[in-house]
Amino acid sequence: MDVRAAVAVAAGKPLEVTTVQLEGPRAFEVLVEIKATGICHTDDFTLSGADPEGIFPAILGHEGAGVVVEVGKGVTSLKPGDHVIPLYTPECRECPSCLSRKTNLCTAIRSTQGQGVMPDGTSRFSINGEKVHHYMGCSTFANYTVLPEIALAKVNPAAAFDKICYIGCGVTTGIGAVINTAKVEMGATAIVFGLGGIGLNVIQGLRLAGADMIIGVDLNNDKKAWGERFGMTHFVNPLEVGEDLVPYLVNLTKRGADQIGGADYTFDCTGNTKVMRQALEASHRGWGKSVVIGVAGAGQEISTRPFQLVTGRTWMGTAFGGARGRTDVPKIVDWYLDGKIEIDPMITHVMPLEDINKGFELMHSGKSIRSVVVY
Ligand code: NAD
Ligand code: 022
Ligand code: ZN
Repeated sequence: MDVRAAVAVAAGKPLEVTTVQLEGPRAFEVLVEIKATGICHTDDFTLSGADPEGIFPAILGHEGAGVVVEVGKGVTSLKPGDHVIPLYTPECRECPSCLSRKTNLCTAIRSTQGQGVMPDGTSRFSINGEKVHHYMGCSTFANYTVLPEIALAKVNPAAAFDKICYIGCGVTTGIGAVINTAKVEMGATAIVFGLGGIGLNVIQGLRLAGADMIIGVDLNNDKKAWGERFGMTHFVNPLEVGEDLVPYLVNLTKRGADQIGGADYTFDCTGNTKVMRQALEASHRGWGKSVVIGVAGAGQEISTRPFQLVTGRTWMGTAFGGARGRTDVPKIVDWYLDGKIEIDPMITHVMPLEDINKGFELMHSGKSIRSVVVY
């Protein structure tokens, strides 16, 4: 069938909106009509050419929501008409990782997903017979796409596609990092570095978990009002601190009889390796946990003095907020419908597919929290 897609033709070039051919679903695959998709940093990282694993031509996009149109042989968990969110971290419930209960990093289709093809090694997308690659197993920058059954979460059909698409990456990553990865408890103190589309969701996750002190750190003063909107209690701009940031934050988090200071939990939502170090060192001696969420550029390294770890801090990381997609994503959609979490105000821009490159420009300029394409 013919579908409308934004094709990444080559590194560094704008996406080209054009007609692409899509084959129907094979065994254990599902054809989905994508109704909305968010634009996220990883799409830009790959399109820019900075991603050494980027493959072209490809149909990018990994933050979508849509409706099942057709299921291939052997598919049992989904039927036409079901509302779904694609999962760049699938959940097969059978591989050693899924069975371990210790990680959400399912390995069932990992290698083919990284190669931009379906689990059988072929692509469903083409232009005039020339192969076009899938991306992160999702390819949501097309109005129809094919995914493996294990990479789709079935969600409540009452939820609007142009809002819940954001649950496909940013919302789940931020809230999941708090609940699944850090396991924040009531009354905790926390510092969030970087108040963008991920950091704001960490903040609302902290509010949900009952954290007492939620400090937001950003170079951009416009983010103060944004953070406060979702539960931030203190704002720090490192450019205005007038001393080293880490001792300033450690001092700010001294409470009661505790004169050591440092936050119980800290989160890097910038992808900057220097910030990752600051986040670790601003966590509390003896028990502080620091979660790396930001994805740094290829080849980058993090460093600190081993003393920071020997004295009881834990450095950890998270992919997709540690969420098991088919199990956890439907719950987050229900939280949204129940008003437990907010999404609408973070979607600052909506555009048709024809204007998708404008969404990338808005992300570069820092003017958007999230841009969403509606088909
Ligand atoms: P964003 O651009 O919307 O937000 C980043 C924020 O960090 C901005 O507000 C910026 O002003 C601020 N910032 C930049 N440098 C800073 C510094 N030195 N100190 C303090 N603040 C600083 O980006 P986003 O959409 O929120 O994504 C954040 C990161 O999370 C990206 O690296 C993205 O790739 C990553 N991410 C990771 C996962 C995962 O599963 N681990 C999932 C989604 C996104
Ligand atoms: C999503 N991300 C950043 C912005 N939006 C993002 C990028 C990468 C990962 C998670 C979120 C990630 C962390 C760890 C891995 N990935 C490796 C997982 C594994 O090896 O099992 C990751 C993922 C998918 C892909 C590449 C890297 C891909 O499909 N190409 C989850
Ligand atoms: Zn993303």
